[in-house]
Amino acid sequence: MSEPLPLVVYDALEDQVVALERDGYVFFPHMLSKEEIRTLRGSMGRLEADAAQYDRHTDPDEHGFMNKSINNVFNRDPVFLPYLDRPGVIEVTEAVLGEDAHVIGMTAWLTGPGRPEQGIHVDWQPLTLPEDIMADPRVRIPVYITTAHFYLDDIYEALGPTQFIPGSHRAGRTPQHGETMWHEIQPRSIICNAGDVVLFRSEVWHRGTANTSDRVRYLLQVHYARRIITQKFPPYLNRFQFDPKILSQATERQKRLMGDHRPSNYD
Ligand SMILES: O=C(O)CCC(=O)C(=O)O
Ligand SMILES: [Fe+2]
Repeated sequence: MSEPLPLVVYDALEDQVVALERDGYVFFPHMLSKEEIRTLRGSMGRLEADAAQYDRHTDPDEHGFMNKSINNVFNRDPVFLPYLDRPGVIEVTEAVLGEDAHVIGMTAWLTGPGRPEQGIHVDWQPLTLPEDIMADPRVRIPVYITTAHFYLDDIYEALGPTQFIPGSHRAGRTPQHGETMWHEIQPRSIICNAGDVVLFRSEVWHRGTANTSDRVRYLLQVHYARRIITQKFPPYLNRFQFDPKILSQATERQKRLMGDHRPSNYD
């Protein structure tokens, strides 16, 4: 097994942006207090999956492992609102995706013992280009979509860390036929602490690994995109409704991140 990724901390916003663009991810330590972690875990544990909203909650006896994922939790409990625009993360997000960036999803995700390793993948590949073109330093593909992982456990190998292949977004393509390395660079684990955050661009090669422990891993994912990329709040065709009680507690910036935009292209 490869060594864990060194968790380099960049303090200045411009260095954080450079890391995200160059490595494909950027690490933020100690973003949440113990109290916040406890509150988030409590709420995530209590939330009930609603199949109509495309949530999942598997029965370990049938599925092999417990997998609970609840979509768009900012609309389920006001405790999630502050994670739309967590200071420290939101500045990098807006710097790379624009001042009118928005949240395209927010998932509370619990993965139980027995979860298998994922294949190396990208979450979304904006375009495909030959590798020699991608290697030209003049070619700079904008970041279109990012995800923040708010880790709510002290992560160790058996709990199933996320692994990244640094710089692999410059492959200019998705991994093919079970490829597990890019340019001989192996996937390496993020072994971090509860309350740490990793923000990554959608086309960096990565995977979630197997949970071989006897514990459940708690992860809050916040997906951000440029405003022109659609939000993904199921169920569709008018059936997703914002909870007015939660909206009334949101700040102007949080409302913008949920979609309350000023008119722009195509509006
Ligand atoms: O579980 C993880 O750590 C990563 C999950 C992931 O990459 C995905 O589901 O797309
Ligand atoms: Fe992924």
